[in-house]
Amino acid sequence: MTESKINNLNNARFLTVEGVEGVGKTTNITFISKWLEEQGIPYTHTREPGGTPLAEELRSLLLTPRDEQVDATAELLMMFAARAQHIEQVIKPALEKGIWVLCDRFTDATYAYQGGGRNMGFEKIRQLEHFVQGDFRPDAVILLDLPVAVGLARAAKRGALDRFEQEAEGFFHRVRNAYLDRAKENPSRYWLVDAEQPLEQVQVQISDTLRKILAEVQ
Ligand code: T5A
Repeated sequence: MTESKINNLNNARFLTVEGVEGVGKTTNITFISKWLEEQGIPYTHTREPGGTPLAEELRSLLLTPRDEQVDATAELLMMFAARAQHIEQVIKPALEKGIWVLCDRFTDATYAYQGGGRNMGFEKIRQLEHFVQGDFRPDAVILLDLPVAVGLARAAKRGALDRFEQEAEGFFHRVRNAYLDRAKENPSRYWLVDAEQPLEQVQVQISDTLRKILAEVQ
């Protein structure tokens, strides 16, 4: 497993936030956005799958529950199709202008959900990652981690479940384990946050992490 590849373009950083359903990504991305604003750091906030009109259409296709069984390979290729468009249209242009990119999920989610959750293994994903991204990787991955049951209970409170949220609990255990394995394999790139804590404490840990990431740039 390779270590991080810093996207050293005008010192702008590519940050991603990852975790199982209901872990608090949306809540904490709002917090991180405010933190970046307070530091006077120019940033853009985006998400995967999605982030461009075409990729958002693919997101809708991927997340909508449907009667037809979605083939795992078709799902995997759609994730990378959306990602290719997103990287070229949004992520790289922002970094090239010195704008930090804060992204709700990226390729680590593919390793976790398709590789772990869908049991596809990691080799095909590594090949597609290389094909679509070359050496391009996030500079820092903030992994919000909590027990699956806690996250699913939080997610269930939001109402209608999307196609992924309808999976059985075992799927999310495999997703979580894949994320934790990747964090162990890439210690310089992953920042693990205990998301089971009260929100205030989660955000203290995130602020500490952001200060360390910023210190690397200055
Ligand atoms: N996917 C994605 C793949 O399979 N492969 C891929 O390659 C990619 C990129 C995308 C789906 O696509 C899949 C994974 C996903 O299933 P999504 O919208 O990114 O969907 O995923 P969700 O997990 O559904 O994201 P959400 O934004 O909807 O949920 P969050 O962000 O995890 O949770 P959030 O912030 O809405 O919080 C949930 C609830 O918990 C509370 C919040 O107030 C909220 O009510 N909460 C807390 N409560 C107590 N203590 C805390 N510390 C709390 N933090 C939050």
